[in-house]
Amino acid sequence: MRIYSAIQPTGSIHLGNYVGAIMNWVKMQEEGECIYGIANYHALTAIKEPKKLEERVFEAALDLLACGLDPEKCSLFVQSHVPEVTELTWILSCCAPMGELNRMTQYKDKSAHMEIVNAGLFTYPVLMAADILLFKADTVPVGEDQLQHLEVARVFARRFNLMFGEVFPEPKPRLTKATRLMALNDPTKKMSKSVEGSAIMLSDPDSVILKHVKRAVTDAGPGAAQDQMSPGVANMFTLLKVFSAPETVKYFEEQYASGSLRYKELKDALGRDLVAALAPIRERRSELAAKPERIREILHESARRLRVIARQTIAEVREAAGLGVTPEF
Ligand code: AQP
Repeated sequence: MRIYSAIQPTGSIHLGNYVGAIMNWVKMQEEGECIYGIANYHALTAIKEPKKLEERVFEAALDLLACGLDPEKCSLFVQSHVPEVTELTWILSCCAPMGELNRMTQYKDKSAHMEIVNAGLFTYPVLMAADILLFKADTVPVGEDQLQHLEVARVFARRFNLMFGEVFPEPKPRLTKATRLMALNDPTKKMSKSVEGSAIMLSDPDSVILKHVKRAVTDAGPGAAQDQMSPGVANMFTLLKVFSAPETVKYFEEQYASGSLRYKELKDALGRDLVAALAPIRERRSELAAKPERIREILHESARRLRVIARQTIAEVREAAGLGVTPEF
């Protein structure tokens, strides 16, 4: 099994990324050949400050290694270190109907708030498909928000194979238990890096984590059904199931069922368990931050290995599509 996934270095990695995807990335290191990317070409759709983009790539590498990615067990690389992905993006985009890309909800949501929408944001799913297909990955651990993009990658693989002959496997998603974590301060919205104040970052100190939990919205809002758990409380239960002991979850489920759930007690337990889970990640992160050369070495070593696969796939794609081999000059 070849596993591929990536994260955009558009900001610090947050709890949603962790429970929705990265926990699976770590687990899957034991299951197959894992390739994990820091998607800086994708992030260029949002970040136009070179220094900031470089820093964010480094920060993402720190976060991911601190979460438990092991360079002995997986390849962790920077997307732009394997530039073959841009060639495949072009080739796939020539087989991608505009209408298909127009339907992408992430594009609609993000572009709605922009004055000028860059074409990169529109073709984001083609670059994502190229990432996955370049490495011929068959399994992709993602959060629910990326399922639509992954479906596009499957369609592209199928279409390319039909048009030009069998080259790509169709990648399948792998979801975690918490596939869509909502913002604690607004549980109607997804926890997101680029929405100010919506996320608990993995690098946040204990006091900030506790403040986020303490302020988590619990009421259902006007007009909500009284017989249903409010989105904010449901979101806290999602986290509780990931970070707390089964007895704790059972206790609060019983309290909720009997109508005697006290939000303060729930928040105290959740805050305590979150802090206990995230503190070791933060400590590993600061140890790693003291060794920037080692981090760069890990990223470069992975890219060297992966370019061999990338060049092989590109050669097959070129031949299949009638683009021929690159002449030696
Ligand atoms: N709130 C979330 N709940 C569960 N999973 C999530 N993921 C992101 N947010 C949540 C999953 O994390 C992986 C990496 O995501 P990404 O950074 O590449 O893209 P994203 O989905 O666009 O994440 P953000 O935080 O919302 O970033 P911005 O604000 O820059 O767009 C993916 O597998 C994703 O599903």
